[in-house]
Amino acid sequence: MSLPQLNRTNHGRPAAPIRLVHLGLGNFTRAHQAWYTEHADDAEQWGIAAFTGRRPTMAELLSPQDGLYTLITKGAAGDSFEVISSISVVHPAADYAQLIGYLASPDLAVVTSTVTEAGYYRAEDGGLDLADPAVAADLAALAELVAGGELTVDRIAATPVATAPARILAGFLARRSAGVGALTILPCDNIPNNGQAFKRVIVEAAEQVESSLSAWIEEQISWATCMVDRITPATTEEDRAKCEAQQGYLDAAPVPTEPFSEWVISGEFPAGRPRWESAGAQVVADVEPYEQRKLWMLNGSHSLMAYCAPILGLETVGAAIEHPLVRDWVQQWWAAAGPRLSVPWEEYAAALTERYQNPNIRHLLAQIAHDGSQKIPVRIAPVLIASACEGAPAPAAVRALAGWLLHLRGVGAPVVDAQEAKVLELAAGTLEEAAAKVLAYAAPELAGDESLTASLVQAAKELLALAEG
Ligand code: CS2
Repeated sequence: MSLPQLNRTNHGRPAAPIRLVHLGLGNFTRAHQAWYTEHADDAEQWGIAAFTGRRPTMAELLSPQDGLYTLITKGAAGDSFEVISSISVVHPAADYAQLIGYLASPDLAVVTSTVTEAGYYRAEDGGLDLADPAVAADLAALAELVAGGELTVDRIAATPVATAPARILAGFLARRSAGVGALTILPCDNIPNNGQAFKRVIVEAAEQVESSLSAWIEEQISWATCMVDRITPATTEEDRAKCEAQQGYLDAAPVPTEPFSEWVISGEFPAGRPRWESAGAQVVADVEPYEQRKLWMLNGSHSLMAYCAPILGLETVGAAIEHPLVRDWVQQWWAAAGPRLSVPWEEYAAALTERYQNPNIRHLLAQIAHDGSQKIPVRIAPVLIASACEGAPAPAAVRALAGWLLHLRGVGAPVVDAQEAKVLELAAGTLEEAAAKVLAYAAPELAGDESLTASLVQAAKELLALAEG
């Protein structure tokens, strides 16, 4: 007998009214923001309309399930299963008119996003990368729309744009046309001060499109910032099979995750928000100390392992942290980064070791290695720069950068990067040339530092010797 499919007829809660929009639906959001929304004590008032990134797969998998999915929390002692109902509807990115419709609605209170670091389309100075062809095409389309006559929600909805900053901006145009205001944008990417980072690219896009729009944004839009944390690997066939065996239904897209979860938020929510704090989120005045600790300690050590551990033939975080040499590298990294934080870090590091050791989480280093061009500058470079400015560049930071350099030269996991052509060019030439270019990219302040370049070459040679040994 075939098993029934997971859907709202027999499982979960009724879909809540849509008051939240999410851009960039992936496993992380389903394990994190959607989980907090599910557990808020006013959850029945807050439904999420989630949009996929470029690939529509998640909408194809979740729509037949009415947006429901199983969260499989994998503790060291075993798994627990929970049906999450907070995503009321899932749209492919191509459902542009729907997106514009939600943004023009007075019911909408918050837009969250996980568009990855690359999705901000930032130039090296943090401003919008106007030279990017996708950005340029979107801004030209929006400028033409504005110049072409009265801006109605229907006209805006009929001119789709692709990049996240432009999609949100088009939503603002629609909101303004509809005479609706107050809205909070709450980005959830691993970027320092993500709210202000997103604001900057969107406001710069607005300036290119219509001169009065920035003033409207300033009055109506709030930008919240947050630190998000929950280790969430990709779904495997085994996860699907577990749902069948343990839950007795078919779930095409369960999400495996760890028990630990943290969400620290700051900002204004003039149109309201779910009571996420009732589900354990922390609402604080200043996110920065938490964010920096998480980015350096967790994400920094992740990137260090992702580039250096595959050289030893290791494939997962769990295997890497059990390897004495890698564990040493990670601890050296923590000892270099931790004392530069303004908050305690030793206990945090000890807890991270346990999280990495979770035997039921199989987190692939190759997945973490993606998009180093966006990650290295915020996870590793700040510690390298600070230590180099004091005259003693932290060897652990140099090693991490050397690992990335080798990764780009074909050692370890395959290169998957939003800036692929650019980063492959950085790594071309002799090892010495590549080291100089990679250093200048990751830490422009240190470009041309010959002694540091030599240390980077030396660290790369030491890693290569391990690969050959
Ligand atoms: C990881 C993060 O893939 C990566 O780059 O470092 O996804 C990490 O697992 C999360 O930030 C944990 O909260």
